[in-house]
Amino acid sequence: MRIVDLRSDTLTKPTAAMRRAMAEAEVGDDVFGEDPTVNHLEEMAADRLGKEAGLFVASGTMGNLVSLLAHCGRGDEIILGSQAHTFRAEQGGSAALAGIHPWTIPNQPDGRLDLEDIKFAIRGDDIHFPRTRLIILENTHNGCSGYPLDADYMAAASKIARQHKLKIHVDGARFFNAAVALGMAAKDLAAEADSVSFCLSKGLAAPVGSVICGNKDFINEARRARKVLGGGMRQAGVLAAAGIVSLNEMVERLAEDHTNAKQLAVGLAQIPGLIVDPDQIHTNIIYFEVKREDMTPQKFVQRIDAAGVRMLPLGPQRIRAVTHYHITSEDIDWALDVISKVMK
Ligand code: TLP
Repeated sequence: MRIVDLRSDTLTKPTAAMRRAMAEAEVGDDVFGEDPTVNHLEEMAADRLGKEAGLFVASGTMGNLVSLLAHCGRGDEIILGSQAHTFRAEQGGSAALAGIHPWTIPNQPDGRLDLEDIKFAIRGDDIHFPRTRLIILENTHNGCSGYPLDADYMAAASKIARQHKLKIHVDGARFFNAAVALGMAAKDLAAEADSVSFCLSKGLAAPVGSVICGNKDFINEARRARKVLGGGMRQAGVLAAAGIVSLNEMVERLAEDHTNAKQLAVGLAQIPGLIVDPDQIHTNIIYFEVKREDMTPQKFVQRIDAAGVRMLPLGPQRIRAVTHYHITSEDIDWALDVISKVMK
């Protein structure tokens, strides 16, 4: 049976080139800093993001937590969006494991945090208050239609951060999607951030891993934090090898995923009962609503699943679809055909 699986870009499987590179990877003990393939990936990633150093970590969640541990101490406060993945979907690890207090402010529909809201959330020096240390931005924004934050916004947020001696961490799980969508070099988009964590295992199709990048002092702290979380891996070069292929071969093609996402949104918008604005789709994530008395998102997803199309129901009305390496334009046409039959 034909399956078009749009639940997430995390479903991507390693390419043949990745499997070859993994089989042939030169390895060593990375906790001793002696895995040449991990070292190479970290240098490449840092270079792509215009930062001094990089650190290979097991996942996006670990990349964010390690970055928070490196930037903040117990009792410090972070400012982040109420729709931030770090707030919504990482088990509250910043509070549970790192003792870091979150102050959330509402995300705008395009993923930004309003600059006035940020200013308002920054604490003054008062014995009653935690100390604000860090602003977290998400780029692209998973919960906000995959919107990319542009360089002008990054500069404006960074100006506020500098004025108050705060740092900026970017949860860039899909950072290269943002750079490709904005048509700019990743290093230019990362210029105003103190740290950026990006995932190799989403649209870039590697089987495992994320890399965090920042200055040398930050990465030294992050390396300690990774170790205490049990993330000091040994011959991790077999994994990093796939990440090197991701950076060399899988970045530019993300544009295809964006085109396919737009095609899907345009098609969905034409199906009665489904609500989506294709103009809001800039990268590979689409949220749409089902507005029909007899159809909940759960029911919709079950029906299309039975016919071979997979998506994620999120909340009382919303459904998420994500395009990726294994989805072609023809798959999108086929999925749209399945969906319009289900909605008839
Ligand atoms: N997002 C996943 C899952 O949460 C469902 C997805 O399918 O979108 N930051 C952002 C913005 C993310 O979208 C994700 C994963 C993470 C961090 C965490 O990455 P992992 O899953 O590697 O820990």
